[in-house]
Amino acid sequence: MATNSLHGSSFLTRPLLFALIVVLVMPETAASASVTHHYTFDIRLQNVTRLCRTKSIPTVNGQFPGPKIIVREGDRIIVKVVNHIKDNVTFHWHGIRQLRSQWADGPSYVTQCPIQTGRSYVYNFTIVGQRGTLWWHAHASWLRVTLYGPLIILPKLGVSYPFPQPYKEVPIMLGEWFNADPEAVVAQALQTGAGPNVSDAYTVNGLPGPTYNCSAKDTFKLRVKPGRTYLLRIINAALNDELFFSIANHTLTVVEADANYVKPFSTSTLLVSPGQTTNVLLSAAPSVPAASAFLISASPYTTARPGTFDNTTVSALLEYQPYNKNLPLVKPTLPLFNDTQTVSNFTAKFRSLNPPVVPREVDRRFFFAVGLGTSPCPRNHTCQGPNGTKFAASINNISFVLPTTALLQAHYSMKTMGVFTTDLPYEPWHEFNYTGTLPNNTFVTFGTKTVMLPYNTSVELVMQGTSIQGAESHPLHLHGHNFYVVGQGFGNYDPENDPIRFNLVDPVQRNTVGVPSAGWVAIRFRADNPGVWLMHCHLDVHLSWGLTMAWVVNDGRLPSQKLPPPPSDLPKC
Ligand SMILES: *[C@@H]1O[C@H](CO)[C@@H](O)[C@H](O)[C@H]1NC(C)=O
Ligand SMILES: *[C@@H]1O[C@H](CO)[C@@H](O)[C@H](O)[C@H]1NC(C)=O
Ligand SMILES: *[C@@H]1O[C@H](CO)[C@@H](O)[C@H](O)[C@H]1NC(C)=O
Ligand SMILES: *[C@@H]1O[C@H](CO)[C@@H](O)[C@H](O)[C@H]1NC(C)=O
Ligand SMILES: *[C@@H]1O[C@H](CO)[C@@H](O)[C@H](O)[C@H]1NC(C)=O
Ligand SMILES: *[C@@H]1O[C@H](CO)[C@@H](O)[C@H](O)[C@H]1NC(C)=O
Ligand SMILES: *[C@@H]1O[C@H](CO)[C@@H](O)[C@H](O)[C@H]1NC(C)=O
Ligand SMILES: *[C@@H]1O[C@H](CO)[C@@H](O)[C@H](O)[C@H]1NC(C)=O
Ligand SMILES: *[C@@H]1O[C@H](CO)[C@@H](O)[C@H](O)[C@H]1NC(C)=O
Ligand SMILES: *[C@@H]1O[C@H](CO)[C@@H](O)[C@H](O)[C@H]1NC(C)=O
Ligand SMILES: *[C@@H]1O[C@H](CO)[C@@H](O)[C@H](O)[C@H]1NC(C)=O
Ligand SMILES: *[C@@H]1O[C@H](CO)[C@@H](O)[C@H](O)[C@H]1NC(C)=O
Ligand SMILES: [Cu+2]
Repeated sequence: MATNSLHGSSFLTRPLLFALIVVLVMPETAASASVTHHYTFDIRLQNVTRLCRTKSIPTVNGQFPGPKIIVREGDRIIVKVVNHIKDNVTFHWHGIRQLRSQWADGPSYVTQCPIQTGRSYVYNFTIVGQRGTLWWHAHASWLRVTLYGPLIILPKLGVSYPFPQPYKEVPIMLGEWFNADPEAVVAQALQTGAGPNVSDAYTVNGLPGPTYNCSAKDTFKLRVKPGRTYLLRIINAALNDELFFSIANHTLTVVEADANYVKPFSTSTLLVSPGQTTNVLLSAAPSVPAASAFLISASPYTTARPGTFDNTTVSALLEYQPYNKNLPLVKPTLPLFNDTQTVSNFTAKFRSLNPPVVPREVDRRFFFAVGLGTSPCPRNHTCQGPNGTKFAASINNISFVLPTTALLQAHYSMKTMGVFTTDLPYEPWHEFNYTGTLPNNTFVTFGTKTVMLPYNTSVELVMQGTSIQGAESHPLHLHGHNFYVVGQGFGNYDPENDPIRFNLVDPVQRNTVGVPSAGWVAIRFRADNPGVWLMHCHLDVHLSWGLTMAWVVNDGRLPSQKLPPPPSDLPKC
């Protein structure tokens, strides 16, 4: 049997009981008072066995997946990270806006220098105006493959969900497992220029489950009672793969995306991209069905060539109580790995629940061509990328180079010379058929280039996928802000006809959106958070190849609109 703390899925029982007691015994004002939650994250190696192999992996406090953080809107989180491993590490609180706590955002060499071996750093931030499912993960090299966990923000006390209160809430974290050392995998890929070795399994709450050899004992089980409704908080923490998700014989009602409520819709299959979170309601059948269990399965979505991705399927079990092992097991039908039509139909269904405040006027427009490319093989090297080159990736043909000091520090101390420039092109230098015939030259240009924005700029950004070295979908994640997804389509963006169809009424608000394979997506956001904010593909292989950039948002006039000074324990490079 699986040993997992999520077993029985009653993790909310204690906080809810506590909340009840507080409401009963405290006066009104105290009930709404915010709470400070203290955590210590000791980063240390731990032997973990999966697929019948034991290996030593970086963990938080020896746990894999890492500890759950459960707080309420308005609360403060203080996490002291102590690094006991040989790798440099940082942590990112994915989707948290970090208003007035910019120094806690985490990406290494962007927000902060990494926490080196034997050192520590305190992440200290308040949850302002956000509630829902988010997550935390390491943000240095590929360490997030084992260093991740849920970050669940409950509504303020006394505030209910905009849907019926579920009987129980269960985080479902999808992940990726490598038998090899992922740090060796990325190092080898960057050295040879080839695509990296793929993972050996996907996981549900850290467990690969019965579809893999020697793994049935490591299966996550969701036990439900007939007639009850469960809130599944689905998080894609996989390193390099967008995932389809389905539960046999059960339709799911989507109610939230990236910690933003959406108009409920039902579906039998979800697509969740790395970095994205999706809350769904699962209604258990009114009486115990004639099955021992229903598989909860996930499999990859990609337009990459077969053989270049992990094409396995992971499963967990949905079991009704009372359990009858003599009945058959029911499996879901998942889409084919390259079923772009299902993805596009699914993503088109998301709408904000409440009328949002979409920027109507746009101060600055950007058109970013995002995709793969190549770089020449260094002299006296043998490269194994396309045609003897090395794989690279870029935004407007600029492949991002991480600096050796942190961008935010350079910006704050006004010592940006030699660290970064603010001349990332607003559009590609040369127009070409982005989704058509390849240009002759697929070489990228390297640089640490950013875009500077005055405080409160209203931004419209069209991200156009390219077909260079093969069209792929890219889940782009913006730090420090949510954005509205106002339009998307296939082929080349048409600046004349596409904006007419933009949804400015009820577009979904997210922090991560897929740029469709051989297509485009348009987003709008207001740059109301001064600081330096990374925007990157959340497939770590593309991030390592340079598919990233940073927005430098300048201070506003009021004291509350200025970047605060760095904390005294901010790591040094
Ligand atoms: C992991 O297992 C190896 C081999 O048994 C052992 O030498 C090592 O000390 C263990 N590491 C940890 C962190 O427990
Ligand atoms: C966290 O930040 C708050 C607000 O800046 C500050 O008052 C508090 O002392 C900080 N706590 C720690 C442990 O750094
Ligand atoms: C990647 O796969 C190749 C082929 O199976 C193998 O030779 C190599 O050792 C692997 N690299 C790593 C870092 O595991
Ligand atoms: C599952 O769904 C199929 C098709 O709707 C139905 O025939 C079957 O009876 C269901 N099985 C169970 C155990 O609910
Ligand atoms: C995965 O791809 C390999 C190579 O294309 C193929 O041999 C294998 O059958 C595929 N596995 C699954 C589960 O689709
Ligand atoms: C998807 O992959 C299958 C199997 O490799 C192939 O036959 C099919 O043409 C592909 N579909 C698309 C739309 O590329
Ligand atoms: C996608 O939606 C279109 C239009 O509603 C429909 O014709 C098509 O069958 C759908 N495709 C899939 C795979 O769901
Ligand atoms: C490449 O190798 C040759 C022969 O070993 C050597 O003479 C030359 O200096 C090397 N060039 C570089 C750029 O390292
Ligand atoms: C591969 O590189 C060679 C030499 O640089 C060049 O002549 C050829 O056109 C390239 N082929 C492709 C498919 O890019
Ligand atoms: C771009 O290339 C595609 C595929 O070759 C083609 O169908 C399309 O017409 C081209 N678009 C333009 C504007 O040339
Ligand atoms: C590629 O190069 C050939 C020969 O120089 C030229 O005729 C052709 O127009 C080029 N194609 C593109 C897409 O730039
Ligand atoms: C760790 O970070 C420091 C400071 O940036 C850097 O000098 C060092 O090379 C890094 N170590 C590794 C193993 O990347
Ligand atoms: Cu990508």
